[in-house]
Amino acid sequence: MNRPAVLVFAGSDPGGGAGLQADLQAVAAFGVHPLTVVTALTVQDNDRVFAVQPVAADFVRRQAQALIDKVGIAAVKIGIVGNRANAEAIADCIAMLRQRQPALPVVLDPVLASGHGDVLTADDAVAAVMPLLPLATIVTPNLPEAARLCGGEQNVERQAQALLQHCPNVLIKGGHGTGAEVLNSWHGRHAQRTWSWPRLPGSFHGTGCTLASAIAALLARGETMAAALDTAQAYCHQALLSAYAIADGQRIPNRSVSIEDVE
Ligand code: PXL
Repeated sequence: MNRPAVLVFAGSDPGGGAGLQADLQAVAAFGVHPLTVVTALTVQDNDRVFAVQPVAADFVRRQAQALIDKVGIAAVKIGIVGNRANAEAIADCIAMLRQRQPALPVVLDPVLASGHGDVLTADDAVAAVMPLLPLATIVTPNLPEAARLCGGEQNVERQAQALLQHCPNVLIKGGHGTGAEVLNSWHGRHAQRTWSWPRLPGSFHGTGCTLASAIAALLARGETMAAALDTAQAYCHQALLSAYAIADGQRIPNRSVSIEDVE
């Protein structure tokens, strides 16, 4: 029996806090193998992004194709895409995979900027994400991303209804809110649920990547969406509770926390 694999499309964060480096730690924590297609290189520390260099679309396509040809893929996770051309290459890869696996889960983290608002896409970030929305099984925007994807709409319920026109599940994450609790709301075509987590002091680098990758790993293991969302959030919360510093500023979620405590 082969180990299930998640095909991750993500940008490299040399600081090891977010992006590809976060994704591979979170996917591996669940005993799932991360296949990591690099969409962009970045220059950054644990706080700020200084530059983004998208990988050529043809090379994104070739990285994925070699794996698609050989390895069974149980789920796809998409982080930053780099530019619109890369989004289109990724969309083609998913269309190809869905020909053999129509129900292949695809988790889209529609990253439009870094935690500090720094640019992470070479061209228009919303335009780059749009071709992928209709292919996603679930999209996981934070509050500012949900607003931007919905033309400035500020109401969470209306944001969810707008995004549900494109894909069957939406998880709107409240980490950028201000209350004592972080409210994450799942809007599915057939289900709806809200989770409330105590807001932790300080700020973190790579929280969204950690959560979306955990969801992808759990879906790859065959969990239902409800169970995957439940366990992935519990894991992410544990990772934040034991986050560590590598320098001043944003701390790094500890993605090596035991999943036995959250499952
Ligand atoms: O956390 C979103 C994110 C995703 N991917 C890369 C990043 C970041 C945030 O900084 O650098 C490569």
